[in-house]
Amino acid sequence: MALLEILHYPDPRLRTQAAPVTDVNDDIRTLINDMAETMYAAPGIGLAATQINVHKQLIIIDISESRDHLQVFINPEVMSKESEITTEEGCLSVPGIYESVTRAEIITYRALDAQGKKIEEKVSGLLAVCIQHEIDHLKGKVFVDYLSRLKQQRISKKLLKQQRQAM
Ligand code: K1U
Ligand code: ZN
Repeated sequence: MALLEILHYPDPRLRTQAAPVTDVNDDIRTLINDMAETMYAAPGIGLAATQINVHKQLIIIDISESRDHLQVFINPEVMSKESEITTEEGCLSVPGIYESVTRAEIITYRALDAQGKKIEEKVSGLLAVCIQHEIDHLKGKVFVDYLSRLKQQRISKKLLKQQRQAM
């Protein structure tokens, strides 16, 4: 297992479009284990491969209180959306920033699991929000993109200052 570096906004590599995973093999399962260690250590409830500069369509999520229910989504796609919900979102690539975002409350998604088996499921609430947030990462989108231009500029300035101070 390995702890991986998480890219921070406004890093341009967060804008990369992820490519589909063509073979769910042991290399992908090693990447899943490393991403899980990184997500739990952060701590976070989700992580997209884009955030660790790997541009493959792979996301992991664990919204359980016990932090022992890892869910893996390979080549995830949202098939349908119902209703809307506004929740406070955070992002491991935008540390310390929490803002309200409106998304679909209920989604039906398709994906492959860590064994390459097809999953199709209807989910709601936090899991649905988290899946949409992570799929956005695979498309090069960050939750900050839903905010006003002024807020985006403020967040970008604040994080760039933090990054300069950490050097
Ligand atoms: O994609 C990411 O950066 C992970 C992100 C997922 C997410 C959170 C909230 C709404 C949508 C998507 C996070 O995990 S931010 C950290 C966080 O929310 C959290 C951390 C520890 C305990 C509980 C929540
Ligand atoms: Zn995020």
